[in-house]
Order: sequence, then C-alpha cells, then structure tokens
Amino acid sequence: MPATPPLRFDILTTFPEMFGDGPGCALNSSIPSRARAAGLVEWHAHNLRQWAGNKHNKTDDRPFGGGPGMVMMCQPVWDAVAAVEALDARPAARILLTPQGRLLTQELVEGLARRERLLLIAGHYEGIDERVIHALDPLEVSLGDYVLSGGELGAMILIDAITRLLPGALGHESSAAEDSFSSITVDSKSGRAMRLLDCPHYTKPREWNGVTVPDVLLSGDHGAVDRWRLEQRLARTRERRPDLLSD
Ligand code: 9D3
Repeated sequence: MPATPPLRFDILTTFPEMFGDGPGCALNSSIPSRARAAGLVEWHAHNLRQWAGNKHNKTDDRPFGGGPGMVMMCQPVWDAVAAVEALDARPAARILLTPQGRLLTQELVEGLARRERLLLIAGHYEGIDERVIHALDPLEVSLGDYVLSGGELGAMILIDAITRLLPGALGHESSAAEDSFSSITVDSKSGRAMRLLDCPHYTKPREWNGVTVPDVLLSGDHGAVDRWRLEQRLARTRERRPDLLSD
C-alpha cells in the first residue's frame, strides 16, 4: 500500500468508452498506466446519460434563442456531479474543459497535481447551460486556441500531464521535481524562473546524411556541454517562443 491514497480522477462525459481499459486507449500506455498499476492514480469515467432522468437518456436540447448545435441541460450535469462526488469523501476540485477556459499551462498542471481528487467535466456539444456552470463554479480550462470536437481529449491531456508529476510516476531515476526543475532556468539578471524550450539531442551515428553531431557533445567536457545546451535552449526559445521570455 502506498503512503497516500491514489489521486482520484472522475470524468463526466457522454463518451466514457474513450477512457476504457482497452489497450487502444491513450491513457493505457506509458506513464499513466504504470502510475495506475502502481496505485498512484485512478480514473473513473461516468456516462452523463445515466443522469438524464428521462427514458430517451437525453442530456441536451436546442438552444434558447436559436442557433446551431445542442446545449447540455443543467439537471443531468448537476445530478451527475452530486452522485459522483458522493463516491469519495474527499472534496473534488471541479474542472470544466471548455474553449472559454484559461489556457492550460505547466504552472496550472503543477497546482492540480497537489490535489487529492479532480472532477473533470467534458462535453461533445455546443456548450453547457450557463446556469449549471455558474452553480458548480468549476475551474474552466482550455487546451488552446483551436476548435476540438469535445473536452474528452482535454481531460486525457490533464490526466497525463498531472499523473507524470506524481512522486514515483516516472520510470527512471529522475524525480518529477527534478524533471520539471530542469525545464526551469533562473534568469541571472532578474532572478526570475523561466521555462525554456529544450536543446537539440543527438545519438549514433556521429555522421548521418552528411551531417555531423556538434563537436562539443563529443568533447567529454561536461561543463562545456552544459553551457552549450543552455545557449541552445535560450537561442531556440528566443527564436521560436519569444513569449516565454517576455511574459
Ligand atoms: C460556435 C462556436 N464554437 C466555439 C469555437 C462552439 C464549440 C466548438 C467546440 C463549442 C465546444 C466545442 C468543443 N470543444 C471543447 O469542448 C473543448 C476545447 C476546444 O474546443 N478547444 C480548446 N480546448 C478545449 S477544452 C474543451
């Protein structure tokens, strides 16, 4: 038995089979599945239709005011949250995956990884009735400025990003803390923590397609290698993601 109970995710969705136990599910490969096997994390997907409360299992309806698509009704969402939250005594941090949410960042992931229980609400519809969003007061999270078909992939991204930070989740010796620390560099002028892009990586052979590996990596001078890698990270971040240096 681990010292602490597993971090518990509950996902509310009309596509629970996307989170199934089959080998084809994205979460059943790599780090999340090993973390689950090790008792660090568990996830349970629940079909919102269970709480439809009508014989057609209907959870959505046409929008007042007209327009395309369907809107998830308040009552199934509200009843589902109440029922699922009652499955465990610990209070759940409620998260709604929505294009209107705050952009998911590593800082947010790190904060969520410290919670004991997370309730993820995903949908495949134009939206959820605003009144139940207001009543549930979830943290609203977006994956980025592009249009997805629904929130389920976002829920999987959250589970993946959070799970790999749990102590013991990474298969190799480097801890999650070291791993995320290595992505942060302290700016010597401002003393500010910066997230930098990674440096280029190379392996055998030393020459491929007429292109050789940078000499410094073959020099055996670990100090020079570290300096080169930091320079590369800074240069690539300036070039490709200047927003990471200025924000
Ligand atoms: C007509 C306006 N559309 C918004 C651009 C409606 C709409 C499109 C897609 C409403 C919901 C969706 C489904 N998307 C999500 O549920 C979603 C999402 C996304 O589309 N982009 C980035 N992050 C997320 S998190 C959930």
